[in-house]
Amino acid sequence: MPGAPSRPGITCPYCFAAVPPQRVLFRCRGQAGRTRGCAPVLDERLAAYTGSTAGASLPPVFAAPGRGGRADCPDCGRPTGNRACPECHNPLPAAYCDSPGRIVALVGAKNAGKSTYIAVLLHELMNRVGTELDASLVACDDRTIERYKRDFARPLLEERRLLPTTASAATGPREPLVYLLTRTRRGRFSRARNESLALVLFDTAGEDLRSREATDLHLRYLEAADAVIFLVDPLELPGARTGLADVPVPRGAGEDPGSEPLNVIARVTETLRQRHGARPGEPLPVPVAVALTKIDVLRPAPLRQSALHRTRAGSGVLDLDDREAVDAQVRALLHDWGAGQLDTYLGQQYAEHALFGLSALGGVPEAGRVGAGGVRPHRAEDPLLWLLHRFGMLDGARPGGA
Ligand SMILES: Nc1nc2c(ncn2[C@@H]2O[C@H](COP(=O)(O)OP(=O)(O)OP(=O)(O)O)[C@@H](O)[C@H]2O)c(=O)[nH]1
Ligand SMILES: [Mg+2]
Ligand SMILES: [Zn+2]
Ligand SMILES: [Zn+2]
Repeated sequence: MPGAPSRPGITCPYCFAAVPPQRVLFRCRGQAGRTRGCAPVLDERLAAYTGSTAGASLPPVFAAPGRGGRADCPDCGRPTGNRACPECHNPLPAAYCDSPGRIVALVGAKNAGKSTYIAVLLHELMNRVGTELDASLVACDDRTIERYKRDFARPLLEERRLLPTTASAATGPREPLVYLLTRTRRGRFSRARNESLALVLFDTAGEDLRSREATDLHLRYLEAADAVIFLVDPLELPGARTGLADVPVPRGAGEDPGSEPLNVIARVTETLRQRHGARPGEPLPVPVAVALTKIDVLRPAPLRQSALHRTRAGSGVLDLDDREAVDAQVRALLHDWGAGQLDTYLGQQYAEHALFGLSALGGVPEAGRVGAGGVRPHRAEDPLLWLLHRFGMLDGARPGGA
């Protein structure tokens, strides 16, 4: 499989422990209707992970060799196919245990647009893009469902309020949103088969990436990543700001060199180099997508006819011509803005990086609220489509021929 570094066993998408397949636990299915089964008990490991006993009373977990992904509960005898991580006791979906899980990490400096992007990307995958790709996006646990609604979808998409600054992980426990994206592919000569990707989105606070002493879970998240999406606010690039007369300078822009896009990317890169044991000068095998966010603020006139401002055709394949055109345009923009260093650095550090431009909101917000037209994402899914292509889950095509 191209791109994804091989790793023995499964990486838990919650605690990022490397788990040998034979150590994955089973969880009893418990009582259902008239069927007898084990009663729920407080799962202390799970409660320790979530930082709360709410939702942690569940039928017990047990170790068993299992056959075909199932085992009989030693206490009540009921067969179960529910799997759990031996370290944190979070659920490991069967599809995730069966196919090598690929973890996509999302990072960016403070105010880069991470939270807004997460809200919009997930919504797109659950709706328009999911339909286009014949893909389902399913939350792996109830807490993910609950938090997505409460912290992302309701405020931003329903009430159209901008999301608050994400609090530092130092102020409270934080856990990732864990989804399984499953695509059905129908080969011309083979039977339909499903392929899955674990989309693990950790809404990091920008300030946590500022210092080198990130929290433990945070570091393990980066280390476990099979692919990285870097979000870069173009307004943080001084060259892009000049010439944008009517755009307000973002809060805190330029005050803190530690949060400059190149510095954030360099810190994350160092972490990845350590985990891969990369020798100096050796490029990292992790594919990275670097996306300029908020491209709606760029002066539209000169860009109007450009690749970036076109709408993607949306035909269930990766349009390679379009991909190359956008990549070239973003590269040219970076160089125009005197931020070519960013591109050069990525080229030196990674075997493969791709450049994107997107807008989660589709327009400039006003007074803490989404603009009048509502949330109208533009090319928000592009980085993910490219990664799916890199992982062999999405075909590439050149609709123009050649
Ligand atoms: N014009 C425009 N502004 C955006 C867009 N997305 C985000 N913003 C602006 O950027 C601000 C920060 O976005 P967030 O998503 O909160 O950024 P973040 O990276 O999560 O920030 P921290 O949590 O502080 O690290 C928002 O309040 C918006 O004002 C976009 O697509 N277009
Ligand atoms: Mg945030
Ligand atoms: Zn039982
Ligand atoms: Zn775990």
